Amino acid sequence: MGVMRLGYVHVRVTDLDDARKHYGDTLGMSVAAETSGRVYYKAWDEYDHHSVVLEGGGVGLVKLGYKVSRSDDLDVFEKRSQQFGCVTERMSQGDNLAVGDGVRITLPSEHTLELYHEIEYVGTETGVLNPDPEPRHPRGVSVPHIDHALVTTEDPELLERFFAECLDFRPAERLVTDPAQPELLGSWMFCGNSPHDIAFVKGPNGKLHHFAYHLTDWSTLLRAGDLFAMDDVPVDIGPTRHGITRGTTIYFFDPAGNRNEVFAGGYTTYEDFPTITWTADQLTKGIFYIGREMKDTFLSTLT
Ligand code: M3P
Ligand code: FE
Repeated sequence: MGVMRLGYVHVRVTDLDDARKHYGDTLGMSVAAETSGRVYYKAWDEYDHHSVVLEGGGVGLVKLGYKVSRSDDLDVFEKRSQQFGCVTERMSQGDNLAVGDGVRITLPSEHTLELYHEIEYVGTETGVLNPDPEPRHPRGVSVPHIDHALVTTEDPELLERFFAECLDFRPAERLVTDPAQPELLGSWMFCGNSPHDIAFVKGPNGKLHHFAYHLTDWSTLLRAGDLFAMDDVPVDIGPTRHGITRGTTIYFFDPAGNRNEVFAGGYTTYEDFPTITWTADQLTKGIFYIGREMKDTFLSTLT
């Protein structure tokens, strides 16, 4: 049983046509469906119906969807979340296009998180029988799949406890003020085998810092950077490497101002993976290992 992965990110964008150029042409996602005011995107190596939902009007995070491995998990996670003190509601098939029944939870950080098991399976262009390693006609960066989201919360300790106690996530890395009197400033938590499926740092409730796409390696990351330059995508930071998670990274913005990341590398986690601790005095190395410098706007620009 358990939460398997981040399945979808639903964000608002000020202009859907501008957003199409970014998510479609530059990042290379495909349109899975369109309804009035919403575009559903899928990346090439994702089998499920969609992973990014864009909603016209405004900016920022609407909700995150995490896929669980069995339908029964929904009851367990619903009960645990209620006992933790969260408001939950049931969502039914069709509330989200192509997604089945599920549980909607208002997190202690005021973000909306949806758990679901069923979603329409559409497969990939490369398929599962003698597949080619990549699509024959990739577009733009050709991101294979989404990877993680990072949000802000007034109370990282509480949110970490929620993810650990209610959803069985574990912290791969924690950022604390100082180990003698540790106040938690951030946590990178996993439910699968990557360093993080969700992460959060101290900040206002309900905000999105970024959501990330996986890339294979440093050279595909560099190529993504080239494409951002070609397409005049505003780059926030990178290419560089995180100390935390060891991933290589570029942060950039969609036309509405939502921050995205391309993330390559990072280690593999497993059940008894020990939690790594970073102290606030090493924060800049933890976040940007090579440059060891923090741009003020990196932590303050949120949507
Ligand atoms: C990552 C990551 C912040 C740290 C971000 C780290 C916002 O995005 O993927 O490890 O402080
Ligand atoms: Fe990230």
